[in-house]
Amino acid sequence: MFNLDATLQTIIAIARDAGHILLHHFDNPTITATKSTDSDIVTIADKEAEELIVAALKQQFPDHHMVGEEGGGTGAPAETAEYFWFVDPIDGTVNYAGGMPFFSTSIALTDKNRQPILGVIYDPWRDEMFSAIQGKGAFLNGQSLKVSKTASLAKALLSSGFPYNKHLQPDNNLAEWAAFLVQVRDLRRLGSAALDLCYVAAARMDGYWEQQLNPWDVLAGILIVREAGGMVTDYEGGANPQQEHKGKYVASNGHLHAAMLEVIQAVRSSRSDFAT
Ligand code: 2AM
Ligand code: CA
Repeated sequence: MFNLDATLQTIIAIARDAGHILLHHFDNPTITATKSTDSDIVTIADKEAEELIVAALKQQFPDHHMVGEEGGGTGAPAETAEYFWFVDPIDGTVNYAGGMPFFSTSIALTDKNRQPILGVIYDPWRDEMFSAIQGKGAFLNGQSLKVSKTASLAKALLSSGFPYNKHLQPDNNLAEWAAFLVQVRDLRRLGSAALDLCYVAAARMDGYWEQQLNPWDVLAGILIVREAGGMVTDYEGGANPQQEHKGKYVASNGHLHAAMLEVIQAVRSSRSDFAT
């Protein structure tokens, strides 16, 4: 195994460089394409930042496979590589393209079974660098992170998000949102899954759920939440939601996890028009 502490410093430097690109284009964020729907957009900064990150990773880790949100797979072949990097150059692209200063760059190292080993999420606007190495805790700008102690939904601040194809299917998280809204202190829709997870780790929020997320949205954040003492599962409580291409995720401080699963499962079992 290579030196993870040294690797973390390398990835932090790469994430900072990507952050400079995002801030450079922030005042003039040209949308270059839409993907699955009109909500699913790509900007020049997405492309430039991913190219910078993937080029740096390929140079440092030629034996690893890299998966980027905008570019597919590259580096060593996925069939033979022992280690994988999942790169999201801008998580929160809709915020970014609208001039909302809430987005992040997410970079995760996993083994070949998609178990996260190292994760970095950088919010360049606030200069907040979230990081974790498996078994070594989670940090924000070098300070140790610990999840909140909130133990009841009535006192909880939760966040969530809605899939890009929300206009096209009833299983779009509106029913879950409505069920939570009347049971919690409040809900937030912040727009960056990676930062939602970091905010659970940092005790700024108590929990988060969302469906139809790709591995690059969440792999770094899963590790950061778990290393801060929190829990991340699928909607049934299973520990490996990242195995799905469009996974369903519940993250919490641990104390709220069973209650969150119960709300979600009650909604979903009442809806025969939802996919499983
Ligand atoms: P993005 O900004 O990188 O596209 C918003 O709810 C969060 O969910 C963002 O992190 C966004 O990632 C992600 N997201 C929303 N809909 C998605 C979808 N259908 N597939 C993948 N990610 C999605
Ligand atoms: Ca993303």
